[in-house]
Amino acid sequence: MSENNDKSDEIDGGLALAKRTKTKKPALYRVLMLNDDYTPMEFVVLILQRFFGHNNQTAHKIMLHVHQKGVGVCGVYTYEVAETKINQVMTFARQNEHPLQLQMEKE
Ligand code: TYC
Repeated sequence: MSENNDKSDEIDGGLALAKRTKTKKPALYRVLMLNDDYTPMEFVVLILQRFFGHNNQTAHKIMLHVHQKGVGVCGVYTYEVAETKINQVMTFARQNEHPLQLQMEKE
């Protein structure tokens, strides 16, 4: 299944041009949260609710997953949205003197 509308058969001014409408889906990136020994659990839950839109129950589940496994997914976004969220969360964590670390990886 093509994600583009291929119009390569169209003739434009006598030249056959491989035209494609601009419908390519953007690349997506996972925002990952890393465990550490110092950031309070309730602060992590607050981050997951405030910056990633999770409800309290889901935020608790993700926080416990990260606490136990070492890493977990906060959400999946385009590059710029992922980068902005990481910067906002890291700034907020540092303001509160917590060493919380986030990373992004391509899906
Ligand atoms: N391990 C931390 C603690 O025991 C809690 C924690 C969870 C920290 C997830 C960071 O991404 C994290 N207080």
